[in-house]
Amino acid sequence: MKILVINGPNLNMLGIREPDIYGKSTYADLCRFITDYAAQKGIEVKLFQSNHEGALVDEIQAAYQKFDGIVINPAAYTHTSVAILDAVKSVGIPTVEVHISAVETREDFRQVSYIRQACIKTITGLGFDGYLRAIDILIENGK
Ligand code: CA2
Repeated sequence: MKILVINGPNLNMLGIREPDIYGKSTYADLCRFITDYAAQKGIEVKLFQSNHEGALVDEIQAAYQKFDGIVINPAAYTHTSVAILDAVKSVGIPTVEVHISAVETREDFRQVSYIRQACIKTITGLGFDGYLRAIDILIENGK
């Protein structure tokens, strides 16, 4: 099984500021956390991060017929991007939306998620563990 893990804008800055919301660990720590888990589960993962909406769309499109699942934290684009929603719909790959923070307890503008309607599940507020739960859901879904 091959899973693509996509992280959106500013997640490369994890651990640098706002540790109260996003924790103290860095993006490199997150990558290691996910790759270690994938190895343990015997699945293949590709990690991708970009600050650019078009690059995220390109990566989703490139996954067409190549990946069995997508885990995506679109970060701020969650709340704005019809393009990323359409990309996920266009490839038809089972996708899980992840947020490190509990977005539902935060500002009003974070209550909208465009991508949610194209996802089989949304996980919020579990920190980095949310990515592992998303992988579990995709493995279960692929059985
Ligand atoms: O909780 C999440 O995972 C979010 O997707 C993170 C996004 C935010 O816009 C979403 O509403 C919820 C922000 C990622 C920015 O990460 C930072 C990392 C270090 C310092 C500041 C922000």
